[in-house]
Amino acid sequence: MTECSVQNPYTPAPAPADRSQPDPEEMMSRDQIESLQVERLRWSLHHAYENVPAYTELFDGHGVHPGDFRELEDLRLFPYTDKEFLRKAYPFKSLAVPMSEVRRIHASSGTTGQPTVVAYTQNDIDTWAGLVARCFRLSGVRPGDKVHNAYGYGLFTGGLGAHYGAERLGCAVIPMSGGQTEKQVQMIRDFEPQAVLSTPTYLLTIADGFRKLGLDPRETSLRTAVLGAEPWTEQMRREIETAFDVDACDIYGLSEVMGPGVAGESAASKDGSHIWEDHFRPEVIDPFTDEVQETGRPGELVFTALTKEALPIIRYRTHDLTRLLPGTDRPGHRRMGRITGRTDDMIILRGVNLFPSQIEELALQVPELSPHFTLEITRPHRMDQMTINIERREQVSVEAAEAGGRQLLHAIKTKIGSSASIRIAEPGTLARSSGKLRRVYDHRKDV
Ligand code: DLL
Repeated sequence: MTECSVQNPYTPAPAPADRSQPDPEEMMSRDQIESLQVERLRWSLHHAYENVPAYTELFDGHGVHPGDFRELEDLRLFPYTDKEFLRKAYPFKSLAVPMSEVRRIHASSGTTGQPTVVAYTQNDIDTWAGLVARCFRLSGVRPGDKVHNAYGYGLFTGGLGAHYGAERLGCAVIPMSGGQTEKQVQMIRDFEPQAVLSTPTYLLTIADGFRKLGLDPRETSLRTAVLGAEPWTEQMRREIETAFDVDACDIYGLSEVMGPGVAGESAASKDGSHIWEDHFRPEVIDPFTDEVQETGRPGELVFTALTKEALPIIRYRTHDLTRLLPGTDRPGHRRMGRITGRTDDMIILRGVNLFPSQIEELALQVPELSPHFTLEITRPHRMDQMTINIERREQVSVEAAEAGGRQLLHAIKTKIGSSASIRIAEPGTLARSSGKLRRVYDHRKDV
């Protein structure tokens, strides 16, 4: 490892003999977690400052030094970072270790411009696998289960991140990746996995794949679905649980902070993902004033990684909007509410702010309408206009779907305060994604 004036207090433990039991850190009390955080933050701040010139410059410019950190409150003295900070360091200038210590490189997709590079040492990979295993175990996956992994393999962290986590838990992984829906159906039928890992919208596409072949997705061997990488709602959870007759749990993460497994949800309580606070210190801030919010108040999620070696992450602004809640099944670790949207996903329609997840929530309350929809925003005659393209459900008539559409528009008007128009599409005609689904097409910038 690179020299650092403070000794790293952490090294990942090997997989325990009994993988069905929680890690000791998972069961720590809040006080234990917080004292661990102080100790680990001290190292992490020094590590970033001493080994990454961009952090040295950033902290110096802010007039703050890692030595100023004594207690958790002091984290507020340190500056925020964001995607732009990492982009400027493209490709490898944000690494705190020599390339000879790096064992894996991923890159986050990034819809515009340069991708963001993320890298891992062997310890980072081991930690990551351990945390993903924790999430899966909490969500009801068991050692010995067969796990069908439909997250994309490649530069995206989803496929390999989930893969190593499932192996670490002691599962047999089927590395299916995203796409080839018919093949997904065949593999689930033939290999009889107990768990499936996928984005929520792609799992719905797989459900449609079953129905197309005249098969009932409720009759598979699947028992558990661990879903993430894109926002989804409680209504979507019910839709998926009913479609496959499974327990569906959330898994959250982002490449810059690690990948999948920063937080995971308990199948017993299904009340939001627990953030693994022995490795990540979360904060929620007001995205406009940058003020740190009290636990329970909504805002933008910010993470500081406590143990990462290759790519230190200090007060990284995720753009994800949520709130922190006290831990339940793992009381020492706080939970996050559902991600309601991203600051950069927010649609401002004639002055009203709205997120695609709000439309999803309302649409899924109308039985005639399917969860497959896109939002198209235009500006004819300088007036913002939103059109919802949404598929009717298979067994529903066009007239009934149109009546359902009117009901949805009314709900949007009364609950969100926006007027929109609707176009009912035929089942199976809107674009599907084998990974993260794009819901919003904003053409206002085209004119
Ligand atoms: O999506 C990592 C991941 C893979 C998480 C598989 C879960 C499962 P990125 O491609 O860097 O990494 O995208 C990160 O995706 O900032 C959120 O906006 C969104 N996201 C991830 N998980 C969830 C979730 C992976 N459970 C970005 N709910 C994040 C809502 C999520 N949004």
